[in-house]
Amino acid sequence: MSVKVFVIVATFLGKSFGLPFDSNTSAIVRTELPDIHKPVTLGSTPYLPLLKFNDTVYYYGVILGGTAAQVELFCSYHNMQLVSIQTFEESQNLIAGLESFLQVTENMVFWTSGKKFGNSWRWESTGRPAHYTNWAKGEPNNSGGNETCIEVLFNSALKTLEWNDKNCEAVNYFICESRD
Ligand SMILES: [Ca+2]
Ligand SMILES: [Ca+2]
Repeated sequence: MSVKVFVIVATFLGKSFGLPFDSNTSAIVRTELPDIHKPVTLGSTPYLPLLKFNDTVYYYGVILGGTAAQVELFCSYHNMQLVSIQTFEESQNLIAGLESFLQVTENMVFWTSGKKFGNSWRWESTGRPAHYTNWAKGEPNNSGGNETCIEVLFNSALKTLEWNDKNCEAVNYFICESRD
């Protein structure tokens, strides 16, 4: 059998049996991606445990922490934003969620979207000034001269959520909220 006839027969057999022969080389060519590289579709939307107060939805990030920039990325990836605590009522709602939903019994620290712009404090996620504040005693103190992000300390015994200016590179838990 000549080489040419062999290629034709091999190609014919390949097509007949559904094998992916390349007619130029007679080599088997992989045309399908292995399963591990195929896009996956879940049966439902990926789930985050959320709490709703009034018209705002919150996610308490207490599994993993990060710098202020890292946790902002987490929130925005899930189409949310770092929390802005705009009123006393919102602060009380967040405390209620920590107590009833998470049943937190130790003190925990969370990042908010609060940032220092010049000499004023604003919610970075909205750009609006922080009118309501609840600074801890002696704060903001700009310790070390580089504290430009607002973290909040949940005190489980006192049931308070007090603010502190902090170096944005510190690693904290965080709270995301739905966009306004
Ligand atoms: Ca808010
Ligand atoms: Ca401070």
